[in-house]
This record gives sequence, C-alpha cells and structure tokens, in this order.
Amino acid sequence: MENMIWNPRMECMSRDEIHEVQSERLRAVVRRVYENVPFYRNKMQELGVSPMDIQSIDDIDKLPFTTKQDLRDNYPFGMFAVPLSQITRVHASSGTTGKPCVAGYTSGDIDRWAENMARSMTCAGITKQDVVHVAYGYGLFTGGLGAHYGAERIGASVIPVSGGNTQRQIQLLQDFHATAIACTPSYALNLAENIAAAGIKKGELSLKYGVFGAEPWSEGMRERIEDMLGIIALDVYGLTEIQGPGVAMECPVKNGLHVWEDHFYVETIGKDDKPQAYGEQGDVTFTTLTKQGMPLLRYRTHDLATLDAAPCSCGRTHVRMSRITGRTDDMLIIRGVNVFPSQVEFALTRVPGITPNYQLIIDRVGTLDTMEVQVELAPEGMEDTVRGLENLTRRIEEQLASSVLVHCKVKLCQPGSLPRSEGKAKRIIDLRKDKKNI
Ligand code: DLL
Repeated sequence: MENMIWNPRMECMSRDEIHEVQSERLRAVVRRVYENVPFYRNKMQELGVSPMDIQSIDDIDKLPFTTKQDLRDNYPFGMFAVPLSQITRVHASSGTTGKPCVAGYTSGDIDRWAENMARSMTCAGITKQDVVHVAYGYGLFTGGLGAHYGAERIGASVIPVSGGNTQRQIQLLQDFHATAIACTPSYALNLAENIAAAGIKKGELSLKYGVFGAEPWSEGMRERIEDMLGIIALDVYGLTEIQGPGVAMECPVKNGLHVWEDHFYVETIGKDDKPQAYGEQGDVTFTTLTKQGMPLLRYRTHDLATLDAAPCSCGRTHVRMSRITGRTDDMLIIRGVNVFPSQVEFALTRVPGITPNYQLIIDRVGTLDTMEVQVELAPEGMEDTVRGLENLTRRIEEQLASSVLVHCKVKLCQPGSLPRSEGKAKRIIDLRKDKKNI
C-alpha cells in the first residue's frame, strides 16, 4: 500500500507531542473565547472557571459544553469571536428542526480547512495527478466547497459539478476521465446504479477513489459501491459547526477515521456527561483548537462513535474514530426498543438479493408503534416467483429480528422505485409525528 501523507510532521507526531500542541492551543482558544464571546464568558463565570484554570488539555472537563441549542439561541452571528469584517465566509446546515446552524470563517480558517481536506484526500490516495469530480452540493452546505478547496490545494484538477443532474454527471465522468469522486455515499450508489443501467462497464470509467461522507453508511454499502464502481471508497466526516468535511478521514487501512487532532480535540461523552474511556461509545464532542471565526468548546454533535488511540499501520498517530453508529437524536424507539437506522442498514446488507436502497416507515396503530422496512430488490438477482419473494421476505425479517430486536414488517419494492438521493438520503418517514400521543 502506498503511504502518502500530506503533512507528516503533524500527522505522525508522538502522542506526547500531540498532547503538548493541544494544550498550548487550548490555552489560547479559551482565552480568545473568554475575551470575545459573551456566551462563553458568561458560561465560564457561571461555572467559576477562568482561563487561568486551563493549563493543559487535561483540564478540558472544567470547560462548559456547547449545544446546538446554544447556537440557535445566538443565531445568526452571536458565537463569532471576531468582528464581521474579519469573517470572509459563512456556511450553514439546514437542520431538520428550527433555525439553521451557522458557521463563520476567517481567511485563516478557510486556509486551515483547505489543508485539512488536502490531508484527507491525500489519505485516500489522491494526488496532483488526479481529476477530482466534486458532486457534493455547492452553497451553504460545506461539502462542495470543502472538497473543492482540498483537491485544489493538492493541485489536482477539480471538476466542480455539484449535486444533481445524474445523466450529465455520468457524461462528464466519461468525458473528463475523473479518477476520484467526492459525494454522499447514497448519491454514489445512485450514480453507480445509473452507470450500470446505461450499460457502461466499470472498466470504461477512470475512477479509482471515492471520498464519501455527510451521512451514515455501512460496510455493506461500502462493499456494494466499491464493487459497482471498481474503486476504493473511504469515509470522510465533518460538520458545519466545527469546520465542514475533513474533521476526520479514514485511511486505506479501513480501521477508523483519523481525527485531525492538532485542530480538533475529540471526546466521547457518556450518558453521565463524563468523557468515556477509549473504546466506549459516546456522544462525539469536539473542541476546535485553531478556529478564529467561530471557535467552539466541547460541542456535542449527538453523533455516536468510539475512539481508539492505538497506532495505525498507515503511520498516522491521530486518534481513530469508528464509523458513526447512530445519532443520539436519530434513535427510534419502537415499542420501547432503541433502534438505529444504521442497524437496519447493516442487517439489510447481510441478505443477498436486495440493495441498500431502503426507507423506514414508522407509524402508530392504536398505542402500538410499527416499523415497515421498504427495501428494493437487486436488479441482477431478481426473484420472480411468489414463493421466492416470500422466502426472501422471511429471510430479511429474520435477519432484522436478530440484529434489530424488534419485529418489523418488510415490503419488497421494485428496483428503482424508492426515492433516490442527490445529497443526504432521507431514510426515515415517521408518521407518528402527525398523530396525537394517546
Ligand atoms: O455533512 C459536512 C460534510 C460534508 C461531511 C461532506 C462529509 C462530507 P452538516 O451538513 O453540518 O455537515 O452535517 C453534519 O452529518 O453531525 C453527522 O451526523 C453527519 N455526518 C457527516 N459526515 C458523516 C460520516 C456535513 N462520514 C452531520 N458518517 C454530522 C456519518 C456523517 N455521518
């Protein structure tokens, strides 16, 4: 395996050096927010903490958490630590409830973001020789511009296609010989299906690498995308409030995503609001160590994962975060059982003959919650006898019952019949929201 590292000095430091860099940067960021962001000054005063109390990264748990609600309360620019005249870019995430979450960047922040995305893309194997097709949306969403600046920083040839218009994307992939693609995994699958349907063989495209993120996806989904497109597909993680894509990136070892720890201090927080030990699942919580425009202390993402600081065979020393296994607020409670959509996806990818195109329809009949899993048949393995379909349905139900632990009804759908994603997939339709609680 070729071992390309964008910034070996920072990406391969010893754990002691990381501790030192983080401590120095934490002291500076705490001083900065205390002086410039009334929200943080008030919070710290309430807790009786002053910047002098923060001497090293080990003092992190003296600092307050920041929540999405805090950002909403300070909407739109109340969390900025510099005057607006120094903010050169604003992004926002749409958010399903309430106001969007806004992030402001100074030109230095944009520069560091480009570096972090250059690191991330190099981690995937991308070099200046590559042609990078960016099919994340451009705009307030951070995916498009984040991937764009990173690929440009490497010196690759960037094709800024943005999302949508799938047939045109396929044409461009063929004509411009893109060697790398950046988009959501659900859109990668959508593209792969359309490429197959157009009769284009994977060898006819030049694609080698995929940098996929912005939504949860499973190993099974990865296998399918890699197989259909003939590429290596790696996971990139990030969120608007902290930076956008490139907060963490999987390396080809495929054993977790390296969190760029010289810029982001990561904790996993347990139900008791205390940091968990490595290996214990918790709410992924970030402190930005270098952001100038909108630094955040201990921001609770609600994404669930585990951390591992053991050395990685790629040579990078930064802590690895598991795939996101769910979100604390994405958890469905079906008849009292906690269900994460990622568990359903995992179960579905274990059964041959279907695709990872699925939707969960949650409803309530009387007082009883119901969950219907709608999943598409694979075009290549079409069961066409009634008996065959019944058997397949039963196999899926059994697989779901053993891994999800609730009985769900399964509905098989024709290939191509469920809505396709052009960005983040919408997996859950919860009809209970419109019903009164009885
Ligand atoms: O989705 C930033 C991004 C763009 C990341 C492109 C990767 C690639 P937001 O729209 O603010 O930002 O959404 C952030 O998306 O809290 C996670 O719940 C989810 N998410 C992002 N990356 C992953 C991933 C961008 N690799 C929210 N796996 C986060 C699972 C992810 N979930």
